[in-house]
Amino acid sequence: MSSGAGGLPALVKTRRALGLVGEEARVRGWVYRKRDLGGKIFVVVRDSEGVMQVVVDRATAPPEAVRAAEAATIESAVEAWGRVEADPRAPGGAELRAEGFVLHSRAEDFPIKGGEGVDYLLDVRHLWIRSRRLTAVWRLRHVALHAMRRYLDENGWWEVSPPILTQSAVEGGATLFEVNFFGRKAYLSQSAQFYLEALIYSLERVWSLTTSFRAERSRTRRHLYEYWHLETEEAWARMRDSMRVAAELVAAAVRGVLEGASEELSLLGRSTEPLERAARPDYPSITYDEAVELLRRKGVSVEWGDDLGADEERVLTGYFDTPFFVTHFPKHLKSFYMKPDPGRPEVVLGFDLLAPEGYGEVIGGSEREDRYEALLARIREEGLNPDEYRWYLDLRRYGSVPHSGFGLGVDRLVMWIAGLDHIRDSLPFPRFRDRIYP
Ligand code: NSS
Repeated sequence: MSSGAGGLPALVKTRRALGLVGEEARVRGWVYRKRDLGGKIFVVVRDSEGVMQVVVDRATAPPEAVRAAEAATIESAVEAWGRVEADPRAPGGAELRAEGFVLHSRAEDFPIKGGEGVDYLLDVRHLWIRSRRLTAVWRLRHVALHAMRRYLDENGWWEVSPPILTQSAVEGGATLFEVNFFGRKAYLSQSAQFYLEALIYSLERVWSLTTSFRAERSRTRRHLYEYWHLETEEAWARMRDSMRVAAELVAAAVRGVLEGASEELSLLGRSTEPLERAARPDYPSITYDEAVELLRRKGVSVEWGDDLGADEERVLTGYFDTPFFVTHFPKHLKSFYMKPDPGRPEVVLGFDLLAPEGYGEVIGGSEREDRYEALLARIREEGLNPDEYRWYLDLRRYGSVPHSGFGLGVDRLVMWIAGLDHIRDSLPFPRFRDRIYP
């Protein structure tokens, strides 16, 4: 091991240090666990990549190192160096026998001891996000986002930056957050879709990653008030073209995680079999009509025209062991901008992608209404004010083309890939109705 500054062994991450058996190493991080067994003090140090046990032997370590280890409390910031030795009892199979130990900052009594309830842990979320489990989710999320960005980049998509402060609803007024914009009414964006539609006339294939806001009325395991939305929009594309992109994007994220976050998956106790099945983008597709039929076969009482909520989606996922599409929804269930099926105008060319294992919808998309008169009629039919959608209508007046796109809920995708019970743990600081702290 090469020496670092001041003659100390080079500083490495714990994950790397575990592989340096027989060599000298230096690690730093925060105290994850500590046991004082009299002769030896065992300090498990946590850093951004994992944990490593440091052993401070009272018989051999310098007195100042022993004093520092004695004073170190849970979550204190520490640094240690010495020889790495194999030990099957240590996490990761190796430990660092300390020749030096420094206490950088002693932590006060840490307010999380284990066994606390959900509400309390949300109050101390700024500290709880250090947990190994949540840290594994943040790393997995990074890997998934990186894989999707790479997929889009390699396939000719332009990343664009739409606004969050907006003037009109994309997904209906019921879930809009209102903002006072210098005395005028504005809203937090529910979707960048209309801005992306405007951008396809120059860039053709565009995507964005933004926060979207929904004032959802009901609390569920899969709804956030602020979520991360990855959206694509493509000129000259029909519904099926957009569905192919959606499947390839999800498969790319899954492959990325299988390759780049396998340790995180195992730390999370996530079975990889469902993910391996989802690594190829050949996902099946059923129509809304078929979905209704499949639901009835399982004894769910549902009429044609009923919305498919979380419960119905969960039943449908029982029929598939990969992500799957549902297409051709009744027009009245979906947004005004979706194009009706020319052969069957009571349904629209819209699609959802559902994750298996009970998770349900992670993507919603469609082919867009590209005819001016038809779009105007739909806006009026929905009781919306055409003035507010003037610029959106304009897009149909200057070189309109068939186009399609979708929105992917990043937090929902991460929730499924990581196998989480609740969407709040897919991101560090979830926003809830009764809590905007921390
Ligand atoms: O409402 S969507 O189904 N569709 C749109 O917003 C389109 N305008 C997107 C587009 O075509 N560009 O939302 C898309 C996805 C949906 O499938 C979910 O995965 C996610 O956004 N979504 C949410 N995630 C977390 N929390 C909430 N409240 C939420 N709402 C939607």
